[in-house]
Amino acid sequence: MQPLVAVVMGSKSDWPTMEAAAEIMDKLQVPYHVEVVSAHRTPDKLMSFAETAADKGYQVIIGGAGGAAHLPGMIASKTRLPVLGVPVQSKALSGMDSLLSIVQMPKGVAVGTLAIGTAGAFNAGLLACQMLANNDSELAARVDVFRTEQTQTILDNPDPREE
Ligand code: RP5
Repeated sequence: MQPLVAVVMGSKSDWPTMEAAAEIMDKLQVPYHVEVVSAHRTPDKLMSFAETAADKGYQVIIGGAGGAAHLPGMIASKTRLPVLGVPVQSKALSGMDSLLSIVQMPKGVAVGTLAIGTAGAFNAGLLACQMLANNDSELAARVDVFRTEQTQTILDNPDPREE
């Protein structure tokens, strides 16, 4: 099936975080592509990826990186596809470096920045699904079910002492 979302990350070490994006896209049955593309270690590959992403049929790009996290911004500079940036939690600065690197884009080149870490990766995947759902009524229905079940699970378990 044609992948609609590309999930790229700066290093294999980012995968334990970024797999949360894959988890929700699996659940909502959105086909995606996953690949390591580094802004600093494979810069030519990054440019080529960004320049060809739209022609490959992707509709959304999710970019995760840690530290000097230039990956999402550099991809956004070379494609008109919407780019969602996930700041991976770094060891040295707990992801504040990643967050500020990704969120502080100059006016005119947009990256939608999510939260640091796994929650941000999951929400990037969810947001990609919600964007695609605008033109896919079956996907929209699956997103609605996910949201309803999430709400119901919390309503059904109001006692914080119970599992
Ligand atoms: C970034 O450097 C990656 O996105 C990763 O979060 C960080 C550390 O990479 P490794 O040294 O673990 O490969 O480019």
